[in-house]
Amino acid sequence: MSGEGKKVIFSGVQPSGKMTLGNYLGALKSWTELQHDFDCYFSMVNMHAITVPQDPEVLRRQTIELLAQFIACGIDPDLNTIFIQSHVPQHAELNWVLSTMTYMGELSRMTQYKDKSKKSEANLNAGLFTYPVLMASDILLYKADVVPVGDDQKQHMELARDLAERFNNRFSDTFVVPEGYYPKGTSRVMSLQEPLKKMSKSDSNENGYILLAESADSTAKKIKKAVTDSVGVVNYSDEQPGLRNLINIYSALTDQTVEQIVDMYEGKGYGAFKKEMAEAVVESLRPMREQYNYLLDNRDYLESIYVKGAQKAEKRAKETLDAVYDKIGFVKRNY
Ligand code: AQP
Repeated sequence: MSGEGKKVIFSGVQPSGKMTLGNYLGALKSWTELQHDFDCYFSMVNMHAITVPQDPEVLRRQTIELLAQFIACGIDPDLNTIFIQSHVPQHAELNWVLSTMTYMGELSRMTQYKDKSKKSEANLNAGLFTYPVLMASDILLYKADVVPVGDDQKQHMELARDLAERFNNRFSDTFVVPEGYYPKGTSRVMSLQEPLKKMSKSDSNENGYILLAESADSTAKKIKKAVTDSVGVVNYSDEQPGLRNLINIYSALTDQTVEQIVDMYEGKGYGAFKKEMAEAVVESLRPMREQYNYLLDNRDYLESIYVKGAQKAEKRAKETLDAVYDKIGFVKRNY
């Protein structure tokens, strides 16, 4: 529990591109729903982003753009602590301690590592392998009770829980064992081009994802091009994964149930479905896109948010790290 008596949330997004509909429906949408009842720490996790090569100027720009997207999605900077991960050095410090308690076997089982290492064979760096330890550090530093994430992060959440328990058993109670919070229906938004693969902002095929900042025209075109099947009937079934994904997105953005959507398109083809779905997606993303563009012209405001956020985050992170250093036997630094 935090000082205000509220349970604590931590979650982050990598500034490795612009936010996709997957990031929004898998994570950000839950953040906006939870922000009133929890003490929330939300981070632009730039240290995670460099596990794949980034252009330095682009990374810097995308970090600020991501902050603007958080706010445009409805994250209230007065209610939440929003900060840049590298501004709080305790993340890297706890990462080291926890990496000495993580087994190689645990990390080599991680499916995200297996997927990403295939894409980055030329740059197979140790950071990509130890990414889940840094993620555990992010969460445990704030003693987060709850972590709202897409279900692609389930394995990483399990590791964070195991590391918290392992440390507590070895050195006495220190960390809170966090719970993952996964949205129903859209905990994994799939690629529009390869519906068995998750939608990802770094996908080399830009028709696979929809960005929150994307123009209305481009959004509609991508939906039109989305891969479906030859069945030709709007059903919600495992045999029609492309359509199933589109129905999930449609449902999440319009608050209509899957059944209502399937009923609406009984006897109609995919053309009508895609056309109306595209209109609904464009309309629900429009306010976010407009607010995002407005915020990008207000750089001083954005800076004031991440400065205040880092100061508050560091205070809590330092308390946890001091306790960890003490328990593992590091000499206290009194100067
Ligand atoms: N397709 C998705 N469906 C549901 N949730 C998703 N998330 C990401 N993609 C989907 C959730 O978004 C949050 C932030 O993710 P991230 O940016 O930290 O890393 P990621 O999961 O690796 O996201 P991307 O878009 O796939 O980034 P790249 O392409 O750089 O690797 C997390 O809560 C995640 O679950």
